[in-house]
This record gives sequence, C-alpha cells and structure tokens, in this order.
Amino acid sequence: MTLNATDFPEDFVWGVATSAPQIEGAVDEDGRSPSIWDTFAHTPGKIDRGENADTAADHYHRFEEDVDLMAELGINAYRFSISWSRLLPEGVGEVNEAGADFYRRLCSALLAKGITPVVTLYHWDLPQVLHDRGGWLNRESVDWFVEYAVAAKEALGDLVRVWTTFNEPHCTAFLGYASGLHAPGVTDPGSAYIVSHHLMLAHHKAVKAMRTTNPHEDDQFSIVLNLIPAWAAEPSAESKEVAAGVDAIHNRLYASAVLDGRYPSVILDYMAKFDVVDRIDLEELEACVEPIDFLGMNYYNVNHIGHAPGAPLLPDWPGPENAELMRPPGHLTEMHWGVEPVGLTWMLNRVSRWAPDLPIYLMENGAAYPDEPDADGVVHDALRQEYIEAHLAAVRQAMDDGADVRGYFVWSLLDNFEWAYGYDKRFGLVRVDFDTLERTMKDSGRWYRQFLAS
Ligand code: IFM
Repeated sequence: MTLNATDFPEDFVWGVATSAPQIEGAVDEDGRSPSIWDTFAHTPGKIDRGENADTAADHYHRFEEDVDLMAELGINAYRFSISWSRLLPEGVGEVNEAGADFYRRLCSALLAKGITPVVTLYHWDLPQVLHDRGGWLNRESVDWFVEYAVAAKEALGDLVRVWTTFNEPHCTAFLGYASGLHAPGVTDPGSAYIVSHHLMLAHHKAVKAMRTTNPHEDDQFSIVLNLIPAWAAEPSAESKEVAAGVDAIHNRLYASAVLDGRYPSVILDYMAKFDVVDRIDLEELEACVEPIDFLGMNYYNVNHIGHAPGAPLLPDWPGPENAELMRPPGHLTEMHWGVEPVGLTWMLNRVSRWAPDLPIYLMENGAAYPDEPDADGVVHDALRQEYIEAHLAAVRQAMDDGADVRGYFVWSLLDNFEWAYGYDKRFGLVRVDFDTLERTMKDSGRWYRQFLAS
C-alpha cells in the first residue's frame, strides 16, 4: 500500500535535519573560533582522503538558497544546530554578535516561509578553547554548556520555540572518547563514561536554565538520542547477555539518565570496571532531573550482537566481554548499515512503554547511497526513497500500535561532511557538488515533495 502524508495526523511535523559542522563551512569567518572537529579534521589520518569541513556545503553563505529548497520540498520544520564557537568564540563569556546575527537571519528566513526552526545546541563541535581546558572531562564543562544554552536562548528566544540540548550523546562520549573515531579522538573507555555523565548533568541543568531565560509559554525542550536496537544475533543466553550490554550503553544509559536521573545497574558495573565510579556523582544527577516536553530520537539501523569468546572489547560499546558486531541481514547502505524498518517500530513502541506520556519526534532518519548524477545531472536515488518510505510505514505502524509520534525529519537536506568518512557518504535529498557547491534536487527530494503535497 502506498503511504501518503494524509495517512498521518494533520498537525504532524514534517522536516529535514542538518548540523552546523557538517554544512556551514566558513570556519574562520566573522569571529568564529575553531571547534574540536576543525582540529581533528586537520590532523593527518583522521578523515578519509584528508578531507575537512572548512567549506562543507557552504551553507553559511548559501542559507537563503537552502531555505528556498526547503520551501520547495514543502516541509514545515527545519532542524539545525548552532555552532557553539560561532556564538561564543571563547566558549563562555562574550557573545559574538555576527554569529548570533547569522542564526537570527536563518530563523527569520525560515519563519518567513512558514518553516519552524528546531534548534540543536550541541552536534559534537565543542569549542577548541574549552577542550584545551579539559573539555567534557572537566566537570566545569557542565557550567560552560549551561552558559552557552542561556546565551543561545537570549539571542534567539524570540524566534525559536523548540530547543534540544545534545544530539546523540552516545557519539560524543563513546566515539569521541572510547573508539576515538570522532573528535577529540581519545581512546579511553573510562573517559567515555565520565563524559556521558557530564553530558547528562549539562542536559538537565541547561533545560532548567533555559526555561527561565526569555521564557515563552510555547517553549519546548528536549534532547535527541540515537536509539538503535541492539539485538542478539543468536537466540543463545550468551548472545542475549552481550546484546543487553550493548543496548545498555547505547540506549538505556541515556534514556534512563534523561527520564529518571539514574543509570541501569549494568552501567554502574561498567563504570566500576573502568574505575571511574569516584568521578561520577550519582546523587547530583538524580537531584537535577528536569522533565522534557518530548523525546527526540534518531533511527537508522539495528545492531546485531553475537557472542564471540575471546573477542576484544567493542570500541564503541566498551562493557560486555566476548561481544561481536555481526553483519546485518539484507543489503547494506554506504555506511555498512542494514535496512531494518522493523527495528524502528520496535524502538518507538519501546520508548512509549518507557515514557507513555511523552510525545516522540523522529529527528533523523535516512540513508547514504552512492548517488551518481546521470548525463543531465539528475540523481535517480530510488534506494533512498524506498528506505524513507519503508521507515515512514514503520512509524505509521508504531502509531497504530499506540506510540505518540508527532513528527519526522529526513537526514539530511543536503549531502554533507559525514565526519571521519568525509564527503563520499551522501545522505542528502539534495545533491551538493563539492567542487562547485551547486545544489540539485535528487529524485528522493522530488518524491518527498510529492508525498508531502499528497
Ligand atoms: O551524519 C550523522 C549525523 O551527524 C548524526 N546522526 C547520524 C548521521 C548519519 O551518520
């Protein structure tokens, strides 16, 4: 059965998502200071082909054209992130008016087209100056983040109603500090647990502080978690146990800290295993819990976890012993991820069991495929369209099961800088030619427009 936008509630939010470090470029313009991703990308060997995000999709200079593309798609919301080091080049202290002005112009352009701005405060780009002071491992990072959140609310509070603190804290903590695949490239599992804890404290305290800054009765606050099922690759007890360990690190750690201010007991075991318990103040977390207005969730795939005696610790999920990440069934996207929409229905239903009264917004969903333009410059990306359609059907299924899903955002509007993979993993509904920076709507973008117009 073909799905239409009319199969969803009339007030359903339809959007696309991006992030500052992946599209803005202009890394040293108008007072912006370097972020940890600028440093990381310029460190030899960290990014495929030695690429960097200095120009990215040049959105900083082309945002008006990009807002026009959004209007052409017919979306009613746009999720983007603020570059902390553009707003506060020293990390704390004085606001860079040119930086604030950029985001004010962006929000005004969106509102003029009837598109609601949805802000992410932190999409992995800590100002380098703060990293030099210890970064997320320093307990003061919690206070730095609160100061930044308040500055953002003061600068944009009249234009923005929907605020999220962190995008995918698991990536900041575990890809940044355990596997080291992401900036700042640290490889110490214990540090990843400490960073997670500081992110969770910073989330709660920032929401509390923003609620009373420039307050508006329609303000909504949340966080965006990448909730990726970790399923046992075999039905054995051993496989189930290691999969539960990965699930605890990837999903339950953050969901439980956000919703209840507590960590699952297996996470406390892992903290003890890496000898960081004395750096984690559990009571402080429990005492500072601030309720959220909805839960933001990203979904791409399922992780299949097998039991493999003697396997080294999984770099992104250091905790369970003898665990192995298995190949998913079926075809893989360019990220080597499987395509399993059933996992999305499963996770949405699980989240609504965890927090029955909390609306859910799917803040990212999409796929990288090796798009090539034909002789006329047209990209026929049928696989991306199929991926999105299948996942929309999975959302619809979860809603039929009772999940309170209120919105869906495609990742991504534009092809962009896909972190350590550089530019060859393309997620956009719109193709970006990274030589000319020209934008071209792909078939999937045209399909999304038609779907929304239906
Ligand atoms: O590009 C990323 C994004 O920054 C965070 N979520 C996953 C996307 C695809 O890998």
